[in-house]
Amino acid sequence: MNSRELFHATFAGEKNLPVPFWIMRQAGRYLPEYRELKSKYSFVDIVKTPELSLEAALQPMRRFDFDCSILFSDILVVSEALGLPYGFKDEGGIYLEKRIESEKNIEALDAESVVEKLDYVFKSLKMLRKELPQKAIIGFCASPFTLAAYMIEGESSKTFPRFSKFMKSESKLFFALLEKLSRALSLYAKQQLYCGIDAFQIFDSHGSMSPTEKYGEYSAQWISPIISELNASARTILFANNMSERFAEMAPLGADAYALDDSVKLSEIFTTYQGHYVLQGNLKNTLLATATPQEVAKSTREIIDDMKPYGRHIFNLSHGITPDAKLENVYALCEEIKK
Ligand code: 1CP
Repeated sequence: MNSRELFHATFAGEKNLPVPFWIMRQAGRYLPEYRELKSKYSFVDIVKTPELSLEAALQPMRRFDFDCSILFSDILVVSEALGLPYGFKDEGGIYLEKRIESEKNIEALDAESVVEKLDYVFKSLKMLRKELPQKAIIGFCASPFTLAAYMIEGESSKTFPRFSKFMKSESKLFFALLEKLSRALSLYAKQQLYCGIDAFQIFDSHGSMSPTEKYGEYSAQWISPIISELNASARTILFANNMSERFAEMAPLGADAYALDDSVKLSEIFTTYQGHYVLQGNLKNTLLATATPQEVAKSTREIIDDMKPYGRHIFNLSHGITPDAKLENVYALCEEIKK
């Protein structure tokens, strides 16, 4: 069984198979070959040039032979396509050249134009599909809520003060923006489907800023049309950072898989909220920078064994791999999974 078949068999609920695996941000600065690429081209150039973006996506596959390959792009290409280009701050993090502040700003967003403007993404994805016929290819976008957080805040932030205020005091405009982004992202997702993806991951990195018990209203209901658009032709994975303990609020969305962080034990979630979903996760990402290879192998084994009785597990990290992760630790993780 090749990686792609294994990936789909896992969603079909087959048991006693090897655990498919990949890692979030698997193409990135922890890889010397990525740093080399970045010494020649800017991030935005890599993302906008299909050949370079393909190269970045392939780098971790050559080294670690993961079962899944994720498109090399960013969630912010969609805000750029909507007229709010992004850039990098000298002190780290990102900024947008414009912010959403008014009804007029929201009306000016042309959701229908994103597919045409993001042609470079689809070119890269088609090339990746062709290059790796036996691997599962993962496309992605942000959730409307998370994209709105950046478009209203205008920059990286720990607390998103402008966004939080807007969400409370301009709730009508806020929901109008979510509706627009939901439309744009649905079109974007559908076009990725035409490029031959096996799965589509929705990054709700800031979904935990939704009011308690209101994840459904604030975030999930705007993700729902994106999932419907993919309509069983690709597997859908929801990654909502810091939301694992609010799993009950995410479960009604009906994604095919939920990516969880390391605040929970996967088997506990799986047995508490019974359903037909796959769980993806959840090795603490920072371990790859701080632990020894032996410790990484041990923690990896514990997670695999924990989910073994149930199948329906894709191994991944709690969040993206960090630039200071040690290669020897990633090798130890791969070796343990393939044992
Ligand atoms: O080269 C560099 O140093 C740029 C770092 C980098 C990378 C490697 C950014 C900037 N984006 C990416 C690629 C990326 N981003 C991928 C594809 C690569 C892969 O997974 O192998 C994906 C799926 C993303 C998704 C993404 N971008 C998210 C969601 C995931 C998460 O971490 O929660 C978010 C929030 C972003 C925004 C973003 N992109 C980059 C930065 C610095 C940020 C801002 C983060 C912040 O400060 O809020």
